[in-house]
Amino acid sequence: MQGTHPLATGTPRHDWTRDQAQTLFALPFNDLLFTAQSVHRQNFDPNAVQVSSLLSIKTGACPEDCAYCPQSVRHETSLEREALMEVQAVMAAAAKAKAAGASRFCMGAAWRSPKDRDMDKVEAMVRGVRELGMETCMTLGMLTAEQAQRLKGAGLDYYNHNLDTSAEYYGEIITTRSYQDRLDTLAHVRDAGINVCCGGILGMGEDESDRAGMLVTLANLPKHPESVPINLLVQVEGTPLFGRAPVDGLDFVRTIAVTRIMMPHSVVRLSAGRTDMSDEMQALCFFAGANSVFYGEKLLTTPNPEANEDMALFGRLGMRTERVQPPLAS
Ligand code: SAM
Ligand code: DTB
Ligand code: SF4
Repeated sequence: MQGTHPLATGTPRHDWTRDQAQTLFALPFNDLLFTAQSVHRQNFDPNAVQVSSLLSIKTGACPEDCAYCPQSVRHETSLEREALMEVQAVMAAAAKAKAAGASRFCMGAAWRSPKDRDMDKVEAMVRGVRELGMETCMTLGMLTAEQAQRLKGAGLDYYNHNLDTSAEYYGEIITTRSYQDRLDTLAHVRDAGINVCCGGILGMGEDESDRAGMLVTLANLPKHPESVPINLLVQVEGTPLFGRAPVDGLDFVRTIAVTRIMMPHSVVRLSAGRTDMSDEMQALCFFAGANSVFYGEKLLTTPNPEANEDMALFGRLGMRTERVQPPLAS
């Protein structure tokens, strides 16, 4: 493509090196954004955005020690814990999200991994939300191969399981499970035939090489995740990462652009942290290749922009909300 960087072929590759990713990060901003936008419009409608709503189906008291997370039992946050919700209440929340314009409903649980006794209930949630005509996504922690098969059997469309950062930096953020544990669950999800949603968080004190390393791991998976959420850390008082230096907005946009170039067929989600972003920064993220957001006033436990504010922003940008399918198996 004329004027674009030669590393940007616009088709999926699985042999990225960290040097190559860092070369992209180091491009002049306009060259990087032009390249990312060119790759984006080669593969997607540049004016379409996919919107997913989130619900926390089991909140707080999580045994894991993720330093960013308000739901860890090890951090003193003001969060009220809540037991696993009833199926009817989950369906009511999904119906409300659908009426507000969401096409996918993502259900998250503060678990290290689901207990087998919880599986019947979460499977019923998947069936119920699907009956409403919505796509389903769940994020429940680590899964065994068998649990992934059971979720597939219930009709689950996507499973979210983030790598969060590079393999090297991971141990600074989480000690109660390993990077390999995460990769194993991703393989079980992939083998079960469920679409993979996997990305990370910026603003945890990682450097550019960690951001590049995480994207290389994602892009070199046997198949690119269909959905790649890029979160900006939501700083919650009481978590160890509260008070970290904020991410430079332009560095965040760069990361979206590099993600778009390295995983050209994936839907890239501008995820948590949008309440701290200006409309102009979000517009730059869409230009850099983001084509999905979390929609509705709450993420799992923290605030998200109001639905009407998002609709107003999409209107100003001439963007339509619709189901955005990955263009090809990649
Ligand atoms: N407990 C499950 C797990 O961790 O796999 C699922 C729920 S967990 C809350 C889902 C994801 O939310 C995490 O992997 C992390 O990427 C993201 N997350 C949690 N707290 C966050 C925060 N404060 N800011 C940004 N992203 C966050
Ligand atoms: C993802 O990458 N981000 C979402 C979703 N997947 C599950 C979660 C963001 C959580 C932000 C903090 C909170 O609201 O608790
Ligand atoms: Fe638990 Fe998930 Fe939060 Fe980690 S990110 S503490 S596993 S809810």
